[in-house]
Formats: sequence, C-alpha cells, structure tokens
Amino acid sequence: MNRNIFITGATSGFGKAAAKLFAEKGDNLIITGRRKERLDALTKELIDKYNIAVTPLCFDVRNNEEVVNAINSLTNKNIDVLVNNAGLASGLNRIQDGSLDDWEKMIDTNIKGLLYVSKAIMPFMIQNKKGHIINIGSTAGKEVYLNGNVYCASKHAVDAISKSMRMDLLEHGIKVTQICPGAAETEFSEVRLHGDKEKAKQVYAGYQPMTAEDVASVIYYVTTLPENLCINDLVLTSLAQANSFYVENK
Ligand code: NDP
Ligand code: 8X3
Repeated sequence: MNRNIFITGATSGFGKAAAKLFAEKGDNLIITGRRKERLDALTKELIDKYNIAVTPLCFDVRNNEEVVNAINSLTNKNIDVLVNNAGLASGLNRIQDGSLDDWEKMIDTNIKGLLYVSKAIMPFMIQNKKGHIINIGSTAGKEVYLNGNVYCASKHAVDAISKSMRMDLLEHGIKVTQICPGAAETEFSEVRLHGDKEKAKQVYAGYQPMTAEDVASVIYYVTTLPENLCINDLVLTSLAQANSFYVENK
C-alpha cells in the first residue's frame, strides 16, 4: 500500500511477523530492536524479496536519548502507522518473591519505552493531521492472573495510555488501536523465564496457542479499514483461551 510503517520490536515474534506481512503488501518499513544482526538480516530479506524501502533503527526503547536520536535520524518522518510492540515479561513469581530488576525491566520497557517512542513520533502525525498508533497490550492488561503481577500492571498501564491517547489525539485525526493478544508462542516465554527453553515450551503444552503470524494478520487488518473507521480495542485469543487465566488444556 506504499505507506510508512514504524514497528518497534521487529527482531522477533509479532513485530517480525508484522514486518513481513506489511512488506508483502507493499508498505515501506522502519523496523527497530536492540539486536542489530537480526535487524540487518530482516532488512536485507525484505528489500530483496519485496523491493520496498526498509530502514533499520537499532535502539533500546528504555533509553529516551537513543529513541530521540534514532527517530531524528530519519530523513522521512511521515509515519502512517506506528506499531508500539516492543515489550517483555521478566519473571513469573508471587509478588513477594519478585525481583526489582525484573520489575524495572518491565516498567521501563512496556510503559516508559512505549511513551518515549510515541512522544518522538506524535508531533509528526499531528503535523500531518493523520496517523495510526497501534499499541500491543495483552489479555494481561484486562485481567490479572496468578504470578503475573507487575507484567499485568504494565499492560494495564498500556490499556490506560491507549484510552488516553485516543481522547487526546482525537482532535488531530489520529487513530489509536489497542490490540490485546492472549498466549502466542514466540520468544516471549523464553525471555520471561530468563532463557529456560524447556520451561518456556511447557507454557504452550496441551493446547494450541496463537502464532506470531495470527497476531500479525490482525495488526495488518486494523490498518486496512476506511479512513472514517477505527477499531479502538481488540482482544484476541486462540480458541483454547477464554481470558487471561482460563485456558482449556486437552
Ligand atoms: P518476543 O520476545 O518474540 O519479541 C519481543 C520484541 O520486543 C523483540 O523484537 C525485542 O527486540 C523487542 N524488545 C524487547 N525489549 C526491548 C527494548 N528494551 N528495546 C527495544 N526493543 C525491545 O515477544 P512477542 O513478539 O510475543 O511480544 C511482542 C509484544 O507482545 C510485547 O509487548 C508482549 O508483551 C506482547 N504480548 C505477547 C504475548 C505472547 O503471548 N507472546 C501476548 C500478549 C502480548 P530486541 O530483543 O532485539 O531488542
Ligand atoms: C502475554 C500473554 O498470557 O503471558 O501478554 O499474559 S500472557
């Protein structure tokens, strides 16, 4: 569609799958993440395959200076769609056993990182009187679950920020969509469980979770509606899952 799509956290999971889908549909991309080799490899793959423009920006969303410098380095700052996807869970314990380091990682990435990136991009959307911000929340931002505590809190914050953005940006004609996925098998659980691949696999045992491609197809879909329509908030799970804590194991 020849739009400019800015996706945070495109080195893995939803962000990577979304980048591939937008590219396949002919959009141009700005893809971000901390792992430079992965960004460079994806950039090359998408340019070779789809003949579109792809700009990789390597930065940590927790560092506002890096965020601002990266976005200022863009020659074309007319961004049609911002997908605020970069995020993580770190740890899965009772709150009394949680680590400060895990808590800070989640709060700094999922809340402050999303705000930093949005703050740097919103002025250009306001100037253009159009744009679409898609925030990746979670079912964990709708209902808490046992041991989810600070991750759930960070995604409840994304829920509140999305509602606020929608009101505050309305006068500028900017769409704000929150997509709240349930369980999807990506690198998410491996990161949450501090690299324990076996334990991460167990999270998805006994039921069929979503794939990154499932979620990417919905991210893409919400950008295809007529100009006058906006999906404000969308909860998405596999058929095995009813809410953030009820999953049918077979
Ligand atoms: P992945 O771990 O597969 O991907 C996470 C992405 O976020 C990576 O590209 C990673 O890039 C990026 N990221 C993490 N921390 C930072 C940082 N500090 N700075 C820049 N980029 C960062 O997980 P998912 O694709 O599953 O997760 C994507 C989003 O979806 C997250 O917000 C997550 O909370 C949310 N979510 C996930 C669900 C799931 O079940 N998988 C369900 C509901 C929501 P890099 O490491 O290269 O920086
Ligand atoms: C990620 C999905 O179920 O771990 O947001 O909360 S879950």
